[in-house]
Amino acid sequence: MDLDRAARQWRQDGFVILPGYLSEETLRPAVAELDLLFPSAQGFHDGTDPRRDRFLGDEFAGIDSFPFAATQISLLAVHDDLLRLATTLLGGDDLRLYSAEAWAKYTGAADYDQDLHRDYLNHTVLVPSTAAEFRQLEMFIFLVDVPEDLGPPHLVPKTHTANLDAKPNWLTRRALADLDETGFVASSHSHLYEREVSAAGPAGTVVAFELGTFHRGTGLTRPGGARYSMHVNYRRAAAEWGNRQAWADRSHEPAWYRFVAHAGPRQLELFGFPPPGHPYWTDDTLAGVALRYPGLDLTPWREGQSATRRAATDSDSR
Ligand SMILES: O=C(O)CCC(=O)C(=O)O
Repeated sequence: MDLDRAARQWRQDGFVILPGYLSEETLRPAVAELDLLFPSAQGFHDGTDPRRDRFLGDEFAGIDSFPFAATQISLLAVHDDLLRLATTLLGGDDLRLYSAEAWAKYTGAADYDQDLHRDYLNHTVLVPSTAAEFRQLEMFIFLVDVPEDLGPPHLVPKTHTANLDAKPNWLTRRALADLDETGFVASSHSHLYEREVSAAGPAGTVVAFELGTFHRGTGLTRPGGARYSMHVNYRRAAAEWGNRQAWADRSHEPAWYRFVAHAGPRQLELFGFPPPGHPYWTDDTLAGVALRYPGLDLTPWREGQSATRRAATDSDSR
């Protein structure tokens, strides 16, 4: 699917499913490092991987967050193909990555079957906006094939949910044992489960959806099965209220230093690094950043500073 068509679909439905959007070649380095994060399906199910207990009983226990122990998985979260898609869907290239997670699920480890919901309660301090500049983009990326029995996400097209209020946010299928007095959970709109679209697809599939789109995780039923995916979130720079993680808080982790050594200006700008030519870059800050990140090639930022200086000298001498 071409990206303009994808953008039309995402505006219409609140999501677009791009089967196999990331090529096998693009995925390969990240998939090759999955074992640095998670047990294989076999290692989990035959009990030979000592890390397996972590995944039991809690559907979210299989989530690792950026920066990942596997540098290639960190690099996949900011791959050019994802940035191209995010730029098209969000209508601008002043992007920020506001969260990135890798997630392993194993059949039988936990109950992954969720109620329909939106994610905004831990992605913004406000509510989702559909204004082009303020949209928040969520992307599920399948690192392996995810057929129906390996728990693909299901999503409901916006045409069926456009009139729903900010509350309730979780729409349960079954009557609630206790009334939720906060109003965030309700057993209403159960007909929406019949409107779901499954995102089942091959490795490399990207499911791009807006923060206001109702969706849910589904259960894994395949015996001995495992699902590996990533969940990355982008927004435009101006939508500062959309956040999940403060990157500076993680920027003294070895995994962050390893990532930075492989990244360039475009990737680092996603985390708030000022671009080359920005007034932040002075002799002092360049020298300090060189000391902090000996693995980072600062040439683009040094060249940016020189270009800014030349432009200033030219305009003074006119
Ligand atoms: O992992 C999935 O397929 C969906 C999970 C989800 O929607 C969530 O946890 O909010």
